[in-house]
Amino acid sequence: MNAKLMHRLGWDSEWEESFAEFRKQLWYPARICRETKINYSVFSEERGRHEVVLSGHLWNAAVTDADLPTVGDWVAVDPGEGGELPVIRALLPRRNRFSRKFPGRSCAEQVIGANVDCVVVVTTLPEDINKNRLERYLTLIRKSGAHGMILINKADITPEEELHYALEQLKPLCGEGVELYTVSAANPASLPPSLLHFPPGKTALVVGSSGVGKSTLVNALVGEECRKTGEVNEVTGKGRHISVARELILLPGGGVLIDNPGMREVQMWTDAAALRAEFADLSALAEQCRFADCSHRHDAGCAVRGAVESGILSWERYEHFLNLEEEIAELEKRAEKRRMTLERVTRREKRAVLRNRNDHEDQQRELHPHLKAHRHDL
Ligand SMILES: Nc1nc2c(ncn2[C@@H]2O[C@H](COP(=O)(O)OP(=O)(O)OP(=O)(O)O)[C@@H](O)[C@H]2O)c(=O)[nH]1
Ligand SMILES: [Mg+2]
Ligand SMILES: [Zn+2]
Repeated sequence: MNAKLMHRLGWDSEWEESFAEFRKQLWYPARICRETKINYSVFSEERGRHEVVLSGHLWNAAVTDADLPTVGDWVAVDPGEGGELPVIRALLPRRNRFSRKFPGRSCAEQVIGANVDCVVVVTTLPEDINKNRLERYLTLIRKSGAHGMILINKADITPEEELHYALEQLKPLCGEGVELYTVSAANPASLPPSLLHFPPGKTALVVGSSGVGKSTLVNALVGEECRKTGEVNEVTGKGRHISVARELILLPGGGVLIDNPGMREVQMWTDAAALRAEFADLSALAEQCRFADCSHRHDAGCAVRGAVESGILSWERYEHFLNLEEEIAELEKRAEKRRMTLERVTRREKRAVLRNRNDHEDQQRELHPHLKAHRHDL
């Protein structure tokens, strides 16, 4: 492995500058290419692709899941000693990230990819595509600051008229900044040149529902079967998820792609403070309710209800406001759950250390019977 690999991965003088203090510690830079529940795989200059673990300190310091390293992140790795796995000691500040709301009821942020130059949304006609969903993708892309590209895939099995109609409908949504194409992922000749010649040092993140052809696209660009692809279940229409883990893949011409397992939901994420800020005007309005403990439902003299009835406030926003406290509680519960998991892990580790120490002392006593018994409580 060599410096060329680092260049392909996007390492540049700016990253090197932000790494200066870590160089002094003899740590090396690496880019995360895969994460499982416990381990990470990374690419680095000297070691190529290899496994690393996260330091307890980083795990502890993360306030939310979004603060933990994820695929696409650059990290500082401590080579460690002997046979032990190298340890991630620091996360370099992200240039940007593409996130969505965690699936389910929580509002928390899930980072799908870090340091991403281009987000490629793969979709199919007629069932997968829907204006609302595409708008949400476009909002998330804008929020990330990455370049956007929409691919309507499986053109080979989609009637021409449908493709035309979809293009007409979607072009205005995409505007100037976002590229829009109809393609057949399995046939590289149909792919846009900007993807076929994706430049070294740049990162593209491939997202979309399960079964739309993300991995097929990745394989076509890589030129070999590096990602497993699969059939959508015709009976349930749901399709099994073929790709199970997010993965960063090197393209032969340079550049990297991040393939994702299919996503069912694409929603905006937020945090408690942002949620409160978003509804600050309604909170102010609520202060004008007749009763201090107004539930804003059927109470007499409710200013919030009044705003709904006079058409100033939409029903949608009103209902959201009613559920706001519940949503915030949900967010805080998630943070609490993280903290508890953390404590459990720490306690387990401490117990393991004590057990080892007791075992060790038992052994010592067998060897040297005159030593006093002295057990550490587990
Ligand atoms: N006819 C046709 N079939 C395609 C095309 N692209 C993908 N497929 C098929 O669609 C199925 C699903 O493709 P995948 O690439 O596994 O889909 P995915 O988006 O990676 O799915 P997940 O990993 O579950 O998220 C496979 O059977 C592919 O062969 C295409 O352009 N035309
Ligand atoms: Mg896949
Ligand atoms: Zn009220």
